[in-house]
Amino acid sequence: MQIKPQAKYLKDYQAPSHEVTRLELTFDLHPTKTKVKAKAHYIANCGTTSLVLDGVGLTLLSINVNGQPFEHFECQEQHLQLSNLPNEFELEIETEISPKTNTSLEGLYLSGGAYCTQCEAEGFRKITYFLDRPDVLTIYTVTVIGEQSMPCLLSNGNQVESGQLDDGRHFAKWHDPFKKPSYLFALVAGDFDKLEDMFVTCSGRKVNLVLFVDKGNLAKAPHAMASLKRAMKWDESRFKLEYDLDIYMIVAVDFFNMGAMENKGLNVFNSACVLANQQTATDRDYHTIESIVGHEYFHNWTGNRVTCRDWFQLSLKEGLTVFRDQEFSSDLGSRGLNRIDAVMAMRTHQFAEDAGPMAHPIRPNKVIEMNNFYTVTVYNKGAEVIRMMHTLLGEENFQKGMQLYFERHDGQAVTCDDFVAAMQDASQTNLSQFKLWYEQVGTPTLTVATEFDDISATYTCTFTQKNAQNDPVQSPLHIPFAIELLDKNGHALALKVNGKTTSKIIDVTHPEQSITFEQIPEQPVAVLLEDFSAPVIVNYDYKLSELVHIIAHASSDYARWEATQQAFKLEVLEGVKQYNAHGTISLSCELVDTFNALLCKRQGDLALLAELIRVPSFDTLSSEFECIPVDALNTCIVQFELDIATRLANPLKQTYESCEEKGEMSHKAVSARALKNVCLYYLAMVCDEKILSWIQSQLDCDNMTLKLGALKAVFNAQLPCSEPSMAVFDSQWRHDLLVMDKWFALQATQKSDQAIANIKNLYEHPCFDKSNPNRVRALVGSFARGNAVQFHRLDGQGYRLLGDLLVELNAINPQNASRMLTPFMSWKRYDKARQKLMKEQLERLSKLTDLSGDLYEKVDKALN
Ligand code: B3K
Ligand code: ZN
Repeated sequence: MQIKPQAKYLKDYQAPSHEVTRLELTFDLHPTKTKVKAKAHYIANCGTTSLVLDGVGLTLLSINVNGQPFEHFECQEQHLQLSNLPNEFELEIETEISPKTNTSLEGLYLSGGAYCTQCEAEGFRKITYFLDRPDVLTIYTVTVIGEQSMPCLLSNGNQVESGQLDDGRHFAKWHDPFKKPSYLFALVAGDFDKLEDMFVTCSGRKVNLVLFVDKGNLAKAPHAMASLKRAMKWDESRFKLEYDLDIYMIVAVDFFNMGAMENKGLNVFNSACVLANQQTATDRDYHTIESIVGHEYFHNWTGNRVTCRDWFQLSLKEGLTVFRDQEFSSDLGSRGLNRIDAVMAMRTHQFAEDAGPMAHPIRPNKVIEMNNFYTVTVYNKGAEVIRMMHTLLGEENFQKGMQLYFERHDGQAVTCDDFVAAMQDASQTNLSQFKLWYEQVGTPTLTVATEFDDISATYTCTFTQKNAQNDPVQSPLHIPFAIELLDKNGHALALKVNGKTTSKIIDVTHPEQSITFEQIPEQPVAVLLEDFSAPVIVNYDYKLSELVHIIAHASSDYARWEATQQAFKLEVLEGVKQYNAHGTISLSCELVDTFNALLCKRQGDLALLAELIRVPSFDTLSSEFECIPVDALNTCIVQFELDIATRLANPLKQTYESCEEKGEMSHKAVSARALKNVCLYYLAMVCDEKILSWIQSQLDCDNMTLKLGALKAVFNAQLPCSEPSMAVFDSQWRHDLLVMDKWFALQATQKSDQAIANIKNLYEHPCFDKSNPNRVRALVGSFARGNAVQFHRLDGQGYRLLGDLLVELNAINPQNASRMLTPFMSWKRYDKARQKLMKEQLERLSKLTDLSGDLYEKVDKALN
């Protein structure tokens, strides 16, 4: 019988019943019979004599209170209830767990041969009975006992003792001087290679840095180490934040549900987010690794030193830390390109979440399974909300706010309100209307009307804002709206209001409001919502000629890219019309000429140029439609790409030839490779001898960015060399599963009708393993998210493939299953035939007798 999982509500928050002053844990490691002793000192907060501890899947061995066996307890499925307790007491609980059979990758589990933990959000309760909630902070002392075959026995903080035991095993004891919640606890035990380094902090303290990787992987560790040092330095200089322990450890493991985890002093990382060298990792991987290493490091202050009162406040640490990692990447690399990445994630994934059944505020108020709320809304939209505050306050006041936040709350578990209060008080800015961003749901729209008056030489913008239909907050938001006005030569006009020069940020706060710019001598072209200054949809009827003007002249790289996106949107709307009328689909000459000019000039950052000429993905373009026209959209994308390839073959060739790089990692070389790959992608569609020779030399080189770029190009164009090249890659890289993930991902995007049979065959590939989230995401995730042609087949085979997998994953790893389910969440946005087929799969899942809470929550929302 299925029990309906219970929801928790933000409004029901109650402070914890007890304070825990210290916790001593002892782990006696064994694959199926690990014994965990937890000795803790509890003090009742309000005279209560009972205590309810969280615990899931534990075998209880013994309970002592103040050294005596204790009998007043009741063991329930998810709790341990104790009664008749004194006000203050020492509780000692011994439990047994089985890491080897824990395939959920939450709690203590085995990854390959190594023990590791994942406790956020509520995994600590799979290790021992405890008050497993973020507002119970305590001091941890942890003893790990293991076999000699596991020389590294690690936990948080500093190692204070280690030694040999009489039975031939050994132990290590760790003490973390900082109070922390249970979700930041970590334990790792295994046999690793170590890369060691050192960082001297701004106050002159020496910090040991240690990176633990699987044996044989040392050569792939230096980039992550260098990234960590850059992150430590950057946080000191930009945020005045210094690291606080004597050691910082990162362990790379192969079985991991997410990217990484910020456990105090002992980060656990998915190996895909650590390991890199030129032969195995792309430039993109290098960038991702640097940003994730930074992100986890930045959590040390925003998350660990100041944490969340309850899980509804997750964006307090995640939105803020994403903002910080974005700034880190932008300060160290290209601000424009990083902004493009961030906005692409918002438009493509977050707007879709906002428009679907999982829509929630950045501070959700109702949750069944917390793991379902590590979303693009909480993370990325949360970061946009922090960014808006930064825009409104400016860097100086924002940093004052950060300092005040730490002054007030260091060592505490707090709320988003506390954060905004610190920002408000430090900057003397009223943020009361702004705070609605924490409650509102869905993407607001801002309709812009403009009017140029040549007699008075004024330009008036009128804004009408509208909350999303599904938004319970139906009142106006505070929207910082950035604008630039270009004259006919492409120069930015000075912005003057009431005779005074004004900032480019307009505070839009009313349902409808206008602003009139003066001394505007001619009809300008307006660059609206420059830099995506707020997470809103702008409605404005751009003409293609205006967009072309922006692409050529806007001062911000981001704005130029954004204009290409808008231009493609116009093209695709027209293309879909043509498709329905059986007309010809082709790109406007005006846009092709613009690309031609860009390719001929090749000015500025080449990586930006690569982004400007790329056709947006199916997922990005589909957000323009209420009912997604799958077949028309797929046809448009293929046709647009072919159009660019054929009509711009010469400039693409010249551009390809002009790109100079010698495999080095400088920004210039990375940009050149990005542009080379985009050119080659198009050129493979119009292949000739010369192009083939370029392809071959990229396939043969030992730089993964170039090799994979060429492989993608031939695979997409289905050149005769595609199959043999894929086979060579397979035999060359079978020993390296992270590289094979790239190959799996590419296989999954095959457009031909063979795709599904091929994927089923690949399930049997020696490198594939359904219990490893990286493999599943590479193969099936790439299929469902990146192969619109085959996933949305009208015979339902694509949906069935995902449905079949979800049934299996539900039993193996509910967290991964739930994430893989996401493509089904937007089922209502497709045509009736596809809706029916997707719904069938959701209904099939809803009937599983062992349906996990993770899937239940999303399936239920999708269907009801
Ligand atoms: N805080 C972790 C994510 C935990 C996810 C739990 N399902 C990584 C991060 O955001 O830094
Ligand atoms: Zn995070």
